Amino acid sequence: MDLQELTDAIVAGNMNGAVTLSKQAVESGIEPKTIISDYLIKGMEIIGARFGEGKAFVPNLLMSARAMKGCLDLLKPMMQGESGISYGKVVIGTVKGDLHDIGKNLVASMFEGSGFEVINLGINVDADKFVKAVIDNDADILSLSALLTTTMGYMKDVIKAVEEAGIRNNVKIMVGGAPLNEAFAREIGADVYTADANEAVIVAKKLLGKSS
Ligand code: B12
Repeated sequence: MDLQELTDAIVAGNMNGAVTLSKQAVESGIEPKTIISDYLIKGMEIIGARFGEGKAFVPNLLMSARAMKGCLDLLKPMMQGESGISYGKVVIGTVKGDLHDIGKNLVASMFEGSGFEVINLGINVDADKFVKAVIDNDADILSLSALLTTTMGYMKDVIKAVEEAGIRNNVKIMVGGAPLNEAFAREIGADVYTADANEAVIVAKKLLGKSS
């Protein structure tokens, strides 16, 4: 089958079409992980790029994200315990005051599709909730997302709370979101900043010493 059609369905925000094509891809023997990383995420990258060029708009992004979620709901249960290997546990959320979750969910999906266990705390997450989730799940990585210049500063509060809880040495902290950069990440004491979801996974594996 031509999986380019699946990428196209994500770009078009066609949830029913994308889910049907994902089912067909699984039936034809393609690994769910490959479907996610090679076709679904590619679709989100295309719509994200079009958005950046002013050729797509917020409703397009939301429809594509919904189509992606529909496919992930189908594929994720098939991946559980797939190989019995987990690269590590990732707690992820969008920080307090911030409701943007499209990029954060892409990062979460990419982690899941690449073999990490993900605890996704959603949006508007306060420092205590992040700290509790890291402790309760014995997480390896804490990932913080912010899309607003008014909320990115809260990441520092989260890192401070992690330090105060005495667990800073147990967890690597990754930050991301459009208004951030490397210098900001360093300034607030995060371990790493990456600009996109693909790089996040590559760097996470390196951070945990799980890749060459
Ligand atoms: C969609 C959108 C919304 C949607 C959000 C829907 C949703 N479910 O997320 C809605 C309409 C709700 C919204 C609301 C608002 N928004 Co808005 N929104 C956007 C918009 C258009 C796109 C964001 C997006 O989804 N991008 C696509 C994704 C794929 O990209 P991304 O999020 O950057 O994620 C990638 C990377 O950053 C990275 N990444 C992201 N998180 C993480 C985390 C980690 C750990 C890592 C490693 C990487 C990483 O990986 C992702 C994938 O590669 C941006 C404009 C823009 N150019 O960004 C404005 C924007 C972010 N919004 C803005 C504003 C002002 C608002 C509002 C305040 C508007 C208002 N007056 O009500 C509210 C705030 C609500 C709130 N409290 O959060 C401003 C922010 C300005 C600023 N300087 O802070 C922007 C920049 C628009 C603008 N040009 O003015 N918004």
